[in-house]
Amino acid sequence: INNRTFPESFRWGAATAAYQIEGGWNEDGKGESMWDHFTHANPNVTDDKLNGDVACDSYHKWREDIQLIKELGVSLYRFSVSWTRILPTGYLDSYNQAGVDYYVNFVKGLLDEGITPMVTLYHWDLPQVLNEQGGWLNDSTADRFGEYSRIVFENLGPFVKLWSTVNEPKTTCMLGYGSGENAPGIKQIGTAIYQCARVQLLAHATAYHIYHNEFAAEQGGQISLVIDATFNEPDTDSEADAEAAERETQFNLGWYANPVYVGDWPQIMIDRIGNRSTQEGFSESRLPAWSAEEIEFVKGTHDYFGLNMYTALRVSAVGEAEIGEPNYYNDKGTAVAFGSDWTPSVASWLASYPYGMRGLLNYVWNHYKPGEIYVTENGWATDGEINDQSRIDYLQGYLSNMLDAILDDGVNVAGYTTWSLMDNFEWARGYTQKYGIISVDFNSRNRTRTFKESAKWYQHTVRTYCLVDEC
Ligand code: GCO
Repeated sequence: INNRTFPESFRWGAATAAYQIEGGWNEDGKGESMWDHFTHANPNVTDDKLNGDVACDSYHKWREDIQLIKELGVSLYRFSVSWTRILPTGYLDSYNQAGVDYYVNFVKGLLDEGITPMVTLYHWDLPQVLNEQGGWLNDSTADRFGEYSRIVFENLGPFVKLWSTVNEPKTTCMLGYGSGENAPGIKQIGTAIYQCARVQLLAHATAYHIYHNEFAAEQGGQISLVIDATFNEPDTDSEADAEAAERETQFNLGWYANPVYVGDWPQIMIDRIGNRSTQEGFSESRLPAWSAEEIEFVKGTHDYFGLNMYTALRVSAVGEAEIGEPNYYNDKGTAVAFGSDWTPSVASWLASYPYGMRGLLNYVWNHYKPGEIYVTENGWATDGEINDQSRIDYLQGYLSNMLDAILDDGVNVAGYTTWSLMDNFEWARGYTQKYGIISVDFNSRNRTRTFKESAKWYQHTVRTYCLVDEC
């Protein structure tokens, strides 16, 4: 572990998302989101049959949360605005002043304590009315997102200088419209996912342009997309595995980063999905082609790179699959696994491989040349124990590799918001897996918060800019 220190300008933070912490699901005029609907319609969609109706009760306990953030000592708090508090139906005529006031008070409360707000406009809680009209498969959702974003810029923009548009479009599309594990529960792994990606990117770009055309000159903030990615290593030193690892990266990270930072989908996706679609008898590629205007509209819509990074994968090539049901995994042609010596977590998709942080930061820096990166999520799943040494080990290892990337490789990482400030509703896992550095007692009516050992460790880190006790 590194005993060097982070640059003085580095910004330390923690992250949450509205549906995962707020509760108050129908209070003060809030409309139904697709996650409200999804969990209410069928409790079996979560492992423990629970939902986010109350969650951490942050809707009511926001003053207490601000005090916790202050006690932690971080200068940055990343949270999301709930679309259906602002526009309960997703349409402008449903405007809800109480929802706007709630967030204005909240950001003022943060600023009063010297904490910088970093606001996510969309963290998965689409208005259910829009979902019923096709949601992320309907191009007009991008326009609705633009209208909603404009209201948020108008009201919070005087106080907020760091924005992200859409959080983790890949996971929204893969789990919401592919496997069906997340809201809205559509299972269509070879077609809907690609349309979802298109609409999420259009929504992102629409909000980006509104901000830059109407607000940025006066408000002077930054806005970008937040992309989740893994670091992908070839499983063997064969040429085929090297190509597979790069293909894996293009089909995950490149799927979203290429349109924004380079222009258009990655060529390998255009080629492979196009070929298979033809053989499957489709008249057009299942990957919707962008028009030249759309390519220009999406390209360059970034002020920094928002990166969510948790885990790595070892990738091997698989031979061309038979033509049958359209399928993303056949389009991609790779198999993935964890390294045998990596530490597993209680979440099946997450293992600790600290070098992956350095590797991925370098990849993003060199391929997309973003100028500045914020690591907007990174964290570890446990059963919720207060003495969470495994989380300390994880954070220390990943941050140490981040520091190598900054000091030795010249990657400009401006800040880090760890996932998560506190235990919360973990989507389809319900409350069975915990990512917080602060514990929340979901059995107590007042959702008592307690610092875990990792929060105390992080407190020391954000105070000293250093990862070891000796500092
Ligand atoms: C995201 C993430 C978070 C999860 C975290 C742990 O979309 O930003 O999915 O909401 O809670 O990644 O799985």
